[in-house]
Amino acid sequence: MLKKTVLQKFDKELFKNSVIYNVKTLYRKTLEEATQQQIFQAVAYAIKDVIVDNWMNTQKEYAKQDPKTVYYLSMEFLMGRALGNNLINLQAYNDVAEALEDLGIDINLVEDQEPDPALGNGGLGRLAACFLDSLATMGYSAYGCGIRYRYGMFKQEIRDGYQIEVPDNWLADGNPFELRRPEYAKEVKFGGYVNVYVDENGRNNFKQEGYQSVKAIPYDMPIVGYGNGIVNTLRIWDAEPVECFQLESFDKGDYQKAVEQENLARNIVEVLYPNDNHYAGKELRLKQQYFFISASVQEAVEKYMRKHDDIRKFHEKVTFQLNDTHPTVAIAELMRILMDDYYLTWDEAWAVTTKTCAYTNHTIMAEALEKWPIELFSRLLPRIYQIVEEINRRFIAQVSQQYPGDQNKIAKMAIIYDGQVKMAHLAIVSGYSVNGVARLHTEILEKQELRDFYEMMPEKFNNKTNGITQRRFLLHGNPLLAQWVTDHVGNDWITDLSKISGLKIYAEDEKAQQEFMNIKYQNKVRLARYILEHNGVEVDPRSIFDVQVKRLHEYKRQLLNILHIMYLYNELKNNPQMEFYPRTFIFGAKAAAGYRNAKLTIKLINAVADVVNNDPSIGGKIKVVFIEDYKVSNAEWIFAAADVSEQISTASKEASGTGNMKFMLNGALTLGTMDGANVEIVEEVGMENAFIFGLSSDEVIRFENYGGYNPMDIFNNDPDIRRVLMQLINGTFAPYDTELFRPLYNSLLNTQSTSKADMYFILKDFKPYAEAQRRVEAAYRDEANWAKSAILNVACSGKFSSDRTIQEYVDDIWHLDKVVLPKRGEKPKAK
Ligand code: B1N
Repeated sequence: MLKKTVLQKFDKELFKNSVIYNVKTLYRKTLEEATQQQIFQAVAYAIKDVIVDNWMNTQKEYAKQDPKTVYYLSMEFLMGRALGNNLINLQAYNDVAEALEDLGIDINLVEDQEPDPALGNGGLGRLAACFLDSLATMGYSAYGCGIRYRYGMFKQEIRDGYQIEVPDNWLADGNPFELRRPEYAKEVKFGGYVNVYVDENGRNNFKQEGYQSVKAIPYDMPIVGYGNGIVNTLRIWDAEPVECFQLESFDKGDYQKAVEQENLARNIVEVLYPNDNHYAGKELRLKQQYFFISASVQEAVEKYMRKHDDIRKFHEKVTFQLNDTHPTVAIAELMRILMDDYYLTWDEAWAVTTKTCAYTNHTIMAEALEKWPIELFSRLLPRIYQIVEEINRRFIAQVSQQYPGDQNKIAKMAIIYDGQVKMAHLAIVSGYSVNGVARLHTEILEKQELRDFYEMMPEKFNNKTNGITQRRFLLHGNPLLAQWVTDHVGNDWITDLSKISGLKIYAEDEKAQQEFMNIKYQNKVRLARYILEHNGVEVDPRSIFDVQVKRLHEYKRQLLNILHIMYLYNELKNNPQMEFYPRTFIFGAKAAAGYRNAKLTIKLINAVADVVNNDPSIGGKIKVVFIEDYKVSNAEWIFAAADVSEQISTASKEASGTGNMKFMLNGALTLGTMDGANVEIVEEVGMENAFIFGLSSDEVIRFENYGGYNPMDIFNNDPDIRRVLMQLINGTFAPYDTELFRPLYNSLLNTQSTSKADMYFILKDFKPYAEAQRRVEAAYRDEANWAKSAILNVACSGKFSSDRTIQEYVDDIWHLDKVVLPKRGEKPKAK
């Protein structure tokens, strides 16, 4: 077996032997006989062997140094493939690539065998993954806690222009990097009722009885820090039935209950809800939440108590970060354990809990707010509900004291109101920190959405602008640019992205500009090959690559983008001689399975692509490509190849965005609204190196508060827009069914529907967007100036590293201790 650690020199022969050995013992095959998948597994196990040594060493060192630990509690971790990333962080990527080449194996093909673990929807889940990478790299003790969904985000196939959802059986071939840890299994209880017994000490004992339970089994995935030997843990929980399915049950009449328990375990981790920025209110979702939270909190407390004796000091060694409201039951679960298992008084338990839990808000979209009906919440979690009721009772008393006679305050702020449990209110009231994810977003929380809470407890509120890991999104995803950056500024940027600002002095250097544009071109060629293979569409790498990749949502306004393409197409057809720089419009997006307008927008994009790509009269000047199954692995290639980054959400709606940062890091110029982190991107790189358009968030909010605007005025007065809108319903793009796109037309203009017309101000922003697009084209014609702007985007992206974000969380919220591993091979000093 391979015995070596990251800090020792890579032993090529040892590695090669290890791969050959693994293929033999796993599959009884030689390398020549093995399939690509089997080779991937063999390589992964060889690497895991190295990682496990570092993992054990790290955990041993943590046990010794006893640093404070953050538990990042999240329903989603969008990790993407592990092999390439682990090799990068072990600083072994090139060595392994070479060793594999010796064996006649292409590392790219091996990496391509790994399924993307897609245990997340979009930005929220990917942010969690970037945070874990930064935490390990910066030497902080951290656990990610989540769910081991049997089926992650669905695979998207496009058939006849429509999205088809195909189940993602990501575990079919096994996951070589994970470890099952049955010794840490936990029991999680649902339903039944609560009885109170007075014990011999005169204490009230609350006991949940008549419940059903599930066994939670943790699987650990290693999170490898970059070049520092540290390996943290992502702990995801699987569900198994508790062992009680005995013959006895038949006699006791418990047969039904036993079957139900078995079904509960089977269902609970079956599938990730594929909704982004939307709450569906399903009972099973609440079960998922409590399932992984109860198991995680139990384990955190037990682990703490293995080394410490005073549970009242729990918060000195542990902090829980709640990734949105989805894990908010952690608050009541911690209270329950402290009171019912450790006999703390309410006040003692509250003192610990309110110093342990912190909450991140990720959206102001009203439809994403989690509110559970009391009936459902109390039936499923009877003891937890009692505790939430008591938190609410005490909070209302506090509000009444601070705002005497103000019933309205209570109506707006109560945790339980109108038959519902409001999870955001619970998180704000019970946590010690509330943060938004970009400066503008935090301001909107303070001034609008959470104004009452901000007024009452301003000290809790703070901003933590999101970030991304440069290790995956530049070093791994764009090796050519990564090498070029290193050649110019050294390699410190890998762990300190602020160093990338050293590139600024090359922005006007002609040679640097040419090198940069050449690298971009090669990345465009790589993507063009992928598109030809996967979409059968030929695109010209010399055209402008204009890219919008993100979840499909009305507020993100993919519809604005495609309507503008329809308009450009009309212009070109009217005037074939007009000046027009060839453009490739690239989309990638999954739509929630039940989101009609989102799915119809995908169909529209594909319908427009069909017409435009096959119309010889425009001479191939516009190409439209919808990349099937947008996911972390193909995202890395897409960012690397982009010229223009479309960040065109309705101002105020995109809390931060993180794709915007990945484009910037790869030298694409932002075409966007003043929304989310775009504001800070422009602040870093300068207005002159981006294309900003459209309503401001203040203007949008003002319209919303005063009843919207009338899109009919625009429709009536603007013939270009009118023509595009009429093409939605006159069969231009759906000759076989002229009514097909009527719902999209209606969403913009109508009249009949229950919601407001053009809620997302697409028509209002249309002409400013078209104008900004003209600026893009003019800018691209000046190649030297474009290169300068692109280089400046890379050079000014330093702020957007998740390393910076994590350091801010550590300094302002978590107060973790930094861990440095002693050098390997050094004898521990005698005490
Ligand atoms: O979180 C990202 C931000 O960069 C994005 O702007 C934001 O849209 C995204 C319910 C969500 N907010 N809310 C969600 C996801 C799943 C779900 O079930 C809400 N995702 C975001 C990271 O801060």
